[in-house]
Amino acid sequence: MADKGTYVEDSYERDTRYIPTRITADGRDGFAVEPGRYRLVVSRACPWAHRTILTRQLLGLEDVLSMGVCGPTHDSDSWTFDLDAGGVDPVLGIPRLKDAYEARPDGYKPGVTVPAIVDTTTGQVVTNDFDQIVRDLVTEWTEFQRPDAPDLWPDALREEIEEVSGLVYEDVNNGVYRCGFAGRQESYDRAYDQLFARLDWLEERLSDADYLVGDQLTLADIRLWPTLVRFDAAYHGHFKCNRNKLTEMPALWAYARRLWHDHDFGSTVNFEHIKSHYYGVHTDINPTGIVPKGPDLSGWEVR
Ligand SMILES: N[C@@H](CCC(=O)N[C@@H](CS)C(=O)NCC(=O)O)C(=O)O
Repeated sequence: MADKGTYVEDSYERDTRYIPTRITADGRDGFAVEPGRYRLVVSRACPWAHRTILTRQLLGLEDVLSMGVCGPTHDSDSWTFDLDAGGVDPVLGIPRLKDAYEARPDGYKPGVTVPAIVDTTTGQVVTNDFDQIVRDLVTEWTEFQRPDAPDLWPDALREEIEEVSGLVYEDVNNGVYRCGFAGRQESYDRAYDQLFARLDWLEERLSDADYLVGDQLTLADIRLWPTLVRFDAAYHGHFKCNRNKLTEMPALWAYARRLWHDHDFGSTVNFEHIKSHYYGVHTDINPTGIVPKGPDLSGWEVR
């Protein structure tokens, strides 16, 4: 399995041990927010990285926090900069993200994952905690955000954002992985039921609302959307999440397309990377590595 997790009684359990250091305005962990100092490393295939890509773009942080993009497929040494000239990241000067993890003095063991933010002055990964990265981009990088940046984590909505995001994380973001990587029928059945019960709940919630919490875009939407955009392209087939497609849930489908168009989420999506990563890298569940031609994803372009 290429994702960071283990099996407990044949049920997939995500490894959530992250590097604890943070990049903050006051630099309390030794890493102060500073334009041009850090590089966000992502893959356009990865939903966890996608949340940091969306947040960086919405807040207009592109010029102060550069981004390195790994190729969608890799071997057991994990993510490489094979899309770049000479197979080397032009800023970090390394061929593999692993090199920046291994540069850390503490010999961090849990595995090489994206997203990761690398300190260009030392070449070391500072953080790989997607949720903390997203929150810190919102709260610690304020000085460098574009003047009309949206408030993605408003005080008045935080409690509800936490609650909804927690349910979405457990049942949907991670739920699709628990379906796909289940090692036993009962584990799969349980994850599948939990996933679709939550999608039904979300469908209901969005039937008379434009956003998940309040009437504005928030971190709750950023939590959900990267899973939705991968649903028909990857999870429906590869992870056997096939009660129905996203396109068959009218409110969720309309919501997902609204964010694609109205908030320019679409510009961050690469379906080729998504499909080739999931079907090509998880050889334990797709041993031939064959990437399906379908489904037709052109509906995303329709407003
Ligand atoms: N494990 C992290 C998310 C990061 C993650 O699992 N990323 C995957 C890609 S979606 C990864 O980098 N896997 C390692 C690999 O593919 O080698 C979490 O649970 O929050």
